[in-house]
Amino acid sequence: MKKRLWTLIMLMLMVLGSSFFAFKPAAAQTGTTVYFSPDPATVYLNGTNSQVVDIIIAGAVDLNGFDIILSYDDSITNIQKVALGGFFEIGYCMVMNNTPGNLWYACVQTGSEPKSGIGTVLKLTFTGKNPGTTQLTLGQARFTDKDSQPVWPATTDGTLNVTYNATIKPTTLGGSLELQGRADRGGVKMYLSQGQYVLQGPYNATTTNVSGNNLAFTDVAMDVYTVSTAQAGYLNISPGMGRQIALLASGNVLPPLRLLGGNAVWTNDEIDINDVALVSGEIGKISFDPDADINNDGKVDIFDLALVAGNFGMTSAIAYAGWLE
Ligand SMILES: [Ca+2]
Ligand SMILES: [Ca+2]
Repeated sequence: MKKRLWTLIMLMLMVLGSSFFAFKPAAAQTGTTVYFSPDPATVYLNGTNSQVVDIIIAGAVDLNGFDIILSYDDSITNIQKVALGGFFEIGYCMVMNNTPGNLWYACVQTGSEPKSGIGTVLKLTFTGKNPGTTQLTLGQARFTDKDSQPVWPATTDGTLNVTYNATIKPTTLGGSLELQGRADRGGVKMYLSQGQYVLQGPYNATTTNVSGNNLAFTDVAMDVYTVSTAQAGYLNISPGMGRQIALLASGNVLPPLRLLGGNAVWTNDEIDINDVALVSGEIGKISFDPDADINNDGKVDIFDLALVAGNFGMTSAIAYAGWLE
């Protein structure tokens, strides 16, 4: 019992960064090493976005506990989960800190046989945030042996790559899109931005005049896209609205969308007095601004103005609230 208490006290001192050890050089264990496996490790943003990396100790001789500090670039990755490896039979952890960019774990066996040889100390599950490479830096890898003496193995820092899988699997996206005030459902374009992770695209597709799903993107990369429309005379989904869809291997369908008409000056996402002015100014003209012919029937008349008046004051943000949000 006494020995166990002593071990805990010694570990506490180690954790507190005590200078007690300063006069006592490491009981060097020749050939004891600490390293990462796999190294380098890779996280695929467009895959599972997850990779387990083990902290391994090899050539250990009669060890009872560890005090490890690890740092990495938290703009690239994060440690989603920390689990104890199987090397030690850990009874107690004095420190379990997992904050973005830093990990600090200090744990000790209580009443178990000291451990020798090779094994996993910690299992870290990394998840990707942005493409890039970060070093996994062992700022500290101290261990305690059976006599409660500190041991500093030789350490090797690791490397973690966050990237996308180059073997891009193509997928499809369907949808139903129509325009208020028009019976013909064809000829409306929808756009997908360049993919967020695999950087394929941008893509566009045009609706056909069939009932049900009338829009089909084929052969697009599995990724996250910003969806938009650019239809003259209508309130559009603009790229700035940030409406995104993540495409899976199959079964991707957009929520049905019906664009509201009357946005004659359609460079903004609002139906206001300028739209009324444009349409009313073109009514009855033989030669007119095509943007005023909201319903695209070849003339500007009361039906076009009715669409403007009916949606007066409407904005895209209001009209499409909840669509892909
Ligand atoms: Ca407008
Ligand atoms: Ca018209």
